[in-house]
Amino acid sequence: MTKDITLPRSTVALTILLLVCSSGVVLGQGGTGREPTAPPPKKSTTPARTSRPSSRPLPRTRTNQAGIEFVLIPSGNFMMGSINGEASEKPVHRVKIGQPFYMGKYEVTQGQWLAVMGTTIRQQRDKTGGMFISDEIDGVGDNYPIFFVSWEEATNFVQRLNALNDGYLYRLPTEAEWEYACRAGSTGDYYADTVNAIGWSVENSGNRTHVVGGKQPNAFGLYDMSGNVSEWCQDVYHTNYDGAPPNGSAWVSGGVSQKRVLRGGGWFDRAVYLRSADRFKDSSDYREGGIGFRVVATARTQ
Ligand SMILES: [Ca+2]
Repeated sequence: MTKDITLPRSTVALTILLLVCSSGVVLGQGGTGREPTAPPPKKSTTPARTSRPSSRPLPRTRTNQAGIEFVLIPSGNFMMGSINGEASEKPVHRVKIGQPFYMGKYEVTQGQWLAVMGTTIRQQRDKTGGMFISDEIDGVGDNYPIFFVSWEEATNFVQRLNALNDGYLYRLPTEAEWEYACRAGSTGDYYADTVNAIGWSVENSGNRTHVVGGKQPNAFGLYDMSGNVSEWCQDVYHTNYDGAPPNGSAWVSGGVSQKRVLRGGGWFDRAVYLRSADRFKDSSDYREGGIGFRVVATARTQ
C-alpha cells in the first residue's frame, strides 16, 4: 500500500530531540537538518561593489532534525477557489506566491509528534474531556498522522521546531499556500482524475485514518493533501474570499473569531469534501479524530 516512503520512527535520536526540546536547550547544527552555508570569502583585488545576495538554488527536498521531510514548492501564480464549489470558495481570485517555500511531504505523524511534544495519540485523545475517551482509536502507530490536535497545539509544535534554530522558520501553511501546494498546477476539482487514487475519504477509508503516503502524491510530490486527516492552516476563517490577500499571506484580520481554517477533508468526509478548493473551519481549541496538520518551512535567509 505504501509507496516510496522512508519515514522516521521513534528512534533514540528522536527521543534525544524530545529531551533537548523539553529542556529548553537549543540544538546545534548537526543531525540531518541541512544548513544553508555562506560561500567562503573571496580575495579580490577589484573594488568591492554592491551585489545581490547569493542566489544559490535551494535544495529540492530536505529533512529536519525531527525527521520531517520537506519538498520545495516553487513560487508562482494560481487561481484560488472554485466556481463549482460552495459560496465560501468564491470569488475565484488570482494569488501570487512570491517566494518558494518548503512544505511537509506528509501530514505530521504520531512518531514526530511524540518526539517533539511528548504525548501519544491516546494522551491527545484523553484531552477531549470524555467525548471520545471510550472509543477505540483506529490508526495508532508512528507512521500514522497525528490527530486529536487543536490549532493551538499545532502552533506550539511549530514553535518547538523553531527552537531547533536550524536556519529555517517553521509555521503552519497559509490557506493560499495550502491550496497552491495542493493544486500543484492542476485546475480541476482534484489534483488527479480519480479522487480514490489520491485520498482517503469515508468512501474508501474503512472509517479510519491510514499510514501517511498510502495514496498517489500530487505533482509537487506531496501526499494526502486530499483526505486522511484534515489540516489546520494559519488563517482565521472568512465566509468567502472578498478582501482576501492577493499575495498568499495568512488572512488573520476580521473573519469568524476563533475559527481557523481546515483544508483537504478527512477519512470521515465524503469525497466531495476532498476537493482542492474545499474549505472548513473549527475553533482553535477544538480537537477530534480526523484533524491534523502539516508544516511549512522557509529558509531564514530568504
Ligand atoms: Ca490530509
